[in-house]
Amino acid sequence: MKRTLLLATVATVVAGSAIAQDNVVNVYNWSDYIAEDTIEKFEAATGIKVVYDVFDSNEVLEAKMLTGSSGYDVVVPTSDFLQRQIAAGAYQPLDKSKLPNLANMDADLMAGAAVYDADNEYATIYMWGTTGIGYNVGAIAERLGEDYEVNSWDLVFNPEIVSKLADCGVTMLDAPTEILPAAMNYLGLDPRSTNKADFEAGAALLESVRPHVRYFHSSQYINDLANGDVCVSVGWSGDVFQALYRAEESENGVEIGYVIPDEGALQWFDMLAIPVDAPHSDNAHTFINFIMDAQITADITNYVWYANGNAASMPMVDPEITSDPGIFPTEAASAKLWSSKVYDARTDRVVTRLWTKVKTGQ
Ligand code: SPD
Repeated sequence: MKRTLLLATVATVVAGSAIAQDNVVNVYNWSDYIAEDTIEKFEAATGIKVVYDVFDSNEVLEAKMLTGSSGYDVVVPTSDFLQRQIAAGAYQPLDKSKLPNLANMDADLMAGAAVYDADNEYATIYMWGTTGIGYNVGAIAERLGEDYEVNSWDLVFNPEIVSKLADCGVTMLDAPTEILPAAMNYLGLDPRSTNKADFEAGAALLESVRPHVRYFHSSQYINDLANGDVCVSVGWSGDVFQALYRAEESENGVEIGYVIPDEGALQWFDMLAIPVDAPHSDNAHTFINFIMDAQITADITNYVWYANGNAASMPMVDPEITSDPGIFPTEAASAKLWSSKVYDARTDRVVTRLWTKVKTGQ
């Protein structure tokens, strides 16, 4: 009798600890993309432990999603990459009965995201933004004159102009599906074109300015801009604002600006999705639902300076953010934004080959 009880107790303890060990959610998000207390709040509210890992490139995330068995429960692909990965069977449909906070989402923005994921079946919007130009106000004035207005892709694509900035550091995202279309757009070509000749023209332009580019990297520029170590970065809206904020905080005298150039820029959505083989799908839904809480999303936007797709969060978002045209573009600027094109395998190979050539000169 005693022995049976003891065994039962041991069995309960073992089962309990297995549950406790398994009560986790493995999240793979972009770097510098969450408020400092979001994870802590989620763990306190749900008792679920978050294992949090970061990346700074859609290509890196895509390789993991297409290989499978990543172990991640929640990932954050950009909408065009999401569409391709959905087609490859990489994600599971969301169980919307577990996501009551979907009601908080902005219907128009979700409709925009549905272009890549019909009926928002597999994903919901995390944050959105633009790919524009971050710059050091003082360094540009020193080299191009006090009256030079930063409002054009000339700053990075016109060899005569960018050559004058090489000494203070020009950087570009290591994001071929964003930089090549921006170069094509500058040349007057359709940034959504999948015509090989258009990519080649964009790549030729990039090769002509390549000697003046210090590096291609998608996260290092935040600190480098903030510290004054580089002076121009083709970068993501919120990241540049984070650099601006870090510089202000450190009172180092560096003044940062962000511009959506007059010729237009890419607008993108980053999406919360659950891999098809996520080990903790229930916890993934709990995490996504928590993120869609209005206050939690507002806190994230207030910390990372990215626009979000959560209509209910807007009253809690800092007016300094909602009123900034670099974060919430004006109607005139919005009219010139383009959205990502989803590339097929052939186009992808063209882009990858040209990008390698641009970066390495081979
Ligand atoms: N530091 C967070 C950056 C998020 C950028 N998302 C990438 C969008 C690509 N189109």
